Amino acid sequence: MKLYVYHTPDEVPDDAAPDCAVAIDVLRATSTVAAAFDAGAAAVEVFDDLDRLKDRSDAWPAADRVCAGERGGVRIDGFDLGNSPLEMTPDRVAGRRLFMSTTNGTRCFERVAGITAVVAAALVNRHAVVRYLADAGFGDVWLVASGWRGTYSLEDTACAGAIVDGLARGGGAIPAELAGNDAATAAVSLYRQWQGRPEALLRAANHGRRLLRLGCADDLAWCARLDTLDVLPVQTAPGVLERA
Ligand code: 3SL
Repeated sequence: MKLYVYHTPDEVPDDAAPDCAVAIDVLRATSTVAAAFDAGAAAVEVFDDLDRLKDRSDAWPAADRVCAGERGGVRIDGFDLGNSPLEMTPDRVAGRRLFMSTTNGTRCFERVAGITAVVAAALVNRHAVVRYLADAGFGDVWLVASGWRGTYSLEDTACAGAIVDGLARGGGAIPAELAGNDAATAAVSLYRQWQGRPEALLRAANHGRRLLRLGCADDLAWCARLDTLDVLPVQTAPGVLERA
């Protein structure tokens, strides 16, 4: 298996297709998706475009749907929930389909939607993603960080590094057969620099500081809980995620 890390969805090459893409948005979209499935959500459908989301969700039975998402970190007007993993409680989401739109995470999903296998990763479900990749026998795998409005974000690249580190199994250099690009090697170094201090990493990150200003300290603490959810969100149709 060769692992390629991309710091933003825009970096992903147009003229290649891997066997699998891993979409990463630690703060907070993929953490929230993992939380929703842990709380029993039936599916999560992601949208960049809010009009499309409204059309699709309106066609779904009201009792079985939840609209969730944010713009600028704040719940979208008229939506049932925002984008906090702490809002994903069984009474709100169990058995329901989430129609979700976020600033960067859903763009990342849209960029990789055409790839045969797509999974969602965050720090909380890192181990489930590592186990899936280790067992699947893929050739090329892309780890795609959502970033922030087209720019690099510390927490997503560190999460990509945590996944590569988990697959490398050991503290030394990443085996050449695993590192598809230099960004994969660099992401592991970043992760190891913060290993054991994931919450400090999130607090140091630009978007982490933005969320702290919005009063979301509990979300940061939750999103930092490495390997705590045995949840693997997989794409079952373009833009639709279900729990494997
Ligand atoms: O950009 C995103 O997709 C969001 O996860 C951002 S926020 O953490 O909800 O502000």
